[in-house]
Amino acid sequence: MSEIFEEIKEAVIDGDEDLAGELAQKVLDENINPVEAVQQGFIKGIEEIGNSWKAGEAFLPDVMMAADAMKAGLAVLEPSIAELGGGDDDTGKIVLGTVEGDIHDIGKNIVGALLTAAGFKVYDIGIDQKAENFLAKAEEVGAQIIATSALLTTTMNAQKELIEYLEEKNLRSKYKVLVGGGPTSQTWADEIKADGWAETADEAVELCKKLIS
Ligand code: B12
Repeated sequence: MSEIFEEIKEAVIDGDEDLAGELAQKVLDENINPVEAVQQGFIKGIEEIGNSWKAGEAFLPDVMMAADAMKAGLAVLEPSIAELGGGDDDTGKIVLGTVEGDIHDIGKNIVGALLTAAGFKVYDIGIDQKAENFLAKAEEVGAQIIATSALLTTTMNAQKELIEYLEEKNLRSKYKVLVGGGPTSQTWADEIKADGWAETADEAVELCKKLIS
């Protein structure tokens, strides 16, 4: 099984959208756990190209192609991951999005898929979202949790601004606010008085279960 994960990783690194989609389909056809394929194949690939980019060995277009390959594969797997959950609204409602100024959505999408698989009802508002959009959606659907993703040191401050915005509206205690994404940490979450932080999508699921119970 590790062979197919290795192939997936290489397809992402090579930015091969078609192959990534085909391998994702193979995962489903061979009844391989799609979550494991994401964690041990797709994420490993995007991390490796990210490291090469940082080291100056790969360039932005390479990363963009890898991200497209990753998305093509995830699109195939996501419906099956969501089906693992079969959840109802009782498990909890979560508004999820990437903060203003930030267009990274791969990690957010994985968090959303695993939360859905765990039975949560996830309302994904997308990328580059202002504080007021998070709140408007949470009010509209009656969410308990607002989960925000930030991948840039320049955009993580928007997570703090969301909390300040909720305070301003006297709605801070109504919602549990979660923060996540590369530059964030437990220290950051404590500093901005968020209700929780998680490093990975798995941990995000555990955290949401804990916060809602
Ligand atoms: C792919 C990628 C891109 C793609 C994004 C495609 C897409 N649709 O998302 C593209 C090529 C478009 C891109 C653009 C840019 N990028 Co970029 N990108 C990356 C890269 C390589 C991987 C990110 C990723 O998808 N990782 C895989 C996922 C699975 O991991 P993750 O996002 O961290 O998510 C996990 C956890 O963090 C957590 N999590 C995520 N969200 C949440 C939310 C909650 C609530 C919780 C609890 C948990 C959680 O769970 C996830 C799953 O385990 C990273 C490098 C890296 N190592 O992170 C750089 C990186 C984030 N990018 C970077 C930069 C600088 C940029 C650009 C500014 C480049 C430019 N000059 O244009 C632009 C930004 C544009 C913008 N305004 O947002 C820098 C950021 C530096 C910094 N610290 O600020 C990084 C770190 C690269 C680097 N080392 O320099 N990027």
